[in-house]
Amino acid sequence: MTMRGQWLKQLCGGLTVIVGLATQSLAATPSQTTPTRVGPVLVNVEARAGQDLSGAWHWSVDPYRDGLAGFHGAEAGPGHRRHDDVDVDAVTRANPQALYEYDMRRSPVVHLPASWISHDETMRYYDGLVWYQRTFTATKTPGQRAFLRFGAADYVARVYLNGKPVGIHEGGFTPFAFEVTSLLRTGENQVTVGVDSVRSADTVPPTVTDWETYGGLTRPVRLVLTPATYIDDAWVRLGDDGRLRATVRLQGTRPGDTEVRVRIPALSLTLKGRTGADGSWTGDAAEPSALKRWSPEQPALYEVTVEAGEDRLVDRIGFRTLEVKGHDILLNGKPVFLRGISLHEEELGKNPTRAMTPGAARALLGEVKHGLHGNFVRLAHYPHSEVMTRMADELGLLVWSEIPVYWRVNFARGETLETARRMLAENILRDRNRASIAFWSVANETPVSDARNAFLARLAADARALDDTRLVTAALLIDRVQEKGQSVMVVKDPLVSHLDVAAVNTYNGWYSDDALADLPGIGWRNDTGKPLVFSEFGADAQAGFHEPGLKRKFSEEFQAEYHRQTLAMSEKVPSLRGLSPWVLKDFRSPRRQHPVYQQGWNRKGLLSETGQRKQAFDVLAEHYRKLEARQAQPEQARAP
Ligand code: GCB
Repeated sequence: MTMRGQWLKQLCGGLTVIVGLATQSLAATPSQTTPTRVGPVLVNVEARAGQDLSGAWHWSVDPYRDGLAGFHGAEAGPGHRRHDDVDVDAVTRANPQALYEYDMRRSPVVHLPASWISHDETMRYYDGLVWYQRTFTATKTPGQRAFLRFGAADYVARVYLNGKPVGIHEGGFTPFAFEVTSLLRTGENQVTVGVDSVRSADTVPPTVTDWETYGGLTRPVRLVLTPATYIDDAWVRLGDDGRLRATVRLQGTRPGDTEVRVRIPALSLTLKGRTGADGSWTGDAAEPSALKRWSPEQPALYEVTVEAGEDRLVDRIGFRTLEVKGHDILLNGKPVFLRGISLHEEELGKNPTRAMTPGAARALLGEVKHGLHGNFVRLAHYPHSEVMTRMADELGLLVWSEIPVYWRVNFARGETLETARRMLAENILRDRNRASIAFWSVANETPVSDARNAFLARLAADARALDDTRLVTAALLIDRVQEKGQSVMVVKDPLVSHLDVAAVNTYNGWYSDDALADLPGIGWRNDTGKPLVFSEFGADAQAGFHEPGLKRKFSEEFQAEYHRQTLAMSEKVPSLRGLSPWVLKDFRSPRRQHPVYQQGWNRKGLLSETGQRKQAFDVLAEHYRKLEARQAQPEQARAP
């Protein structure tokens, strides 16, 4: 039996197991018609009572998974179980015969959240299991519920409270929570998490990607306290029909027949009603005439209060509409051209650890908004921290949000589909209140096959069922054909029929040997009838490497010229409605090992890893400045 199989056998009685495997309780319910259900959502988690468990945690590396299984595969014994509620030092003093081969309480300490790649030098390329443990003080109050909520743990997390297993979660970039009401004690509590970064051909993403793994507890851990009946989910939005609508879902002791109130004081608006037997309620009202719609130019956010029974949440939410008409993307009824750029979740600096603070998010997104004159970011290739999407709301940037269905996922495997569906649901449920989010992307550069088409069509349908106020897309591969002696790029992917926007990654001149001067002469054909977006194009350059005469690949001059010519090509594509070049900042990628130019970094950033602007940054900024000026003109006066 595999180790994972043992774990399930050991823990399934009443335990929450959120993995793409056969055994689940609160988690994925395979279904042909409704999206996957996820465990407690605890929407707007920062606004809830409880405790932030960020800070000092003990850590211990466990490459052979000794804390899970013995050397013949049996359940780990007491001298090995890192999660036991035991003071190893005290036990071995009291009983000198006792043998322990770990001691979490005397293991070194790190500050979390952060990926382990920055814990110490030996962890730089570590891929495997690491244990984390800390204590915290709590007070148990009758009638109150307690949850442990994780912003993200990459890739599988096994969670224990006071020595008892509480749940397993698979997926490195989405939030999850486990109820721990019965295990929490008044006084000191011990939480232990085993995080395993190892991926396989069946995981999402699989083993080979073009980015760093960043294993570990990369987002905050919180103890969340709620009343016995609590607001699990609350979604407040402006529908395409122009009505302001709220959906609230209660969970707990008495979710049905409870009064719900949603108030927006600045608009003097209150929506009110009672939940049905299932704990849900939806109410709506005409759009208030005083409402200022959210847009990149005017990112208006309103304080919204949701109250039900003893629970109350306050959020800041923007309202806008988004639709597609022919080749146009309409924001609040007006055509918008996406002046964007892609980025990874990696803070500026020589040794990023994926700890995305508001300051780190503002530094990155500020470069897009103010440096590049952008109005759009593609948060590739997995859901980024909620800190990023909230910052995009504040700054006024439209967002493309994606799940890591990347390159060669095992499309034929049902459990892999369930994993991807759950990730999509966790991502959408976390962020449906962010006005900035314009697109749910279900995949990146996946090769066409029947199994893949069915897999992604299912995800696209889920995204629509969970959220009808956004557009569904995917970054696709593009075909190249020869017609009358000319190269023509053609959008042929059959998945487009399931998407609102056809988005393609195109690298002519970098991954092809086209001369840069020939790029504007390449033809484009988009017969899909839908708007086209260049979701990626880019070229590597090492900041500070100049060869003006030669313009060799990896020089700043080559990269700048590549962008100039690709932008010239883009101006000749009539159905193009957006650009998201690859990529804002150099990012870590273990695949990229040219000793002079790359050293483990993908260098397609317009900024170096420390934020130094390369020549191509100014090329794109100037292009976007012109597009912005063009967009600001009355429609008739716009040059093509
Ligand atoms: C792509 C991928 C992206 C890579 C990029 C590259 O098409 O979507 O993840 O990093 O190309 O640099 O090759």
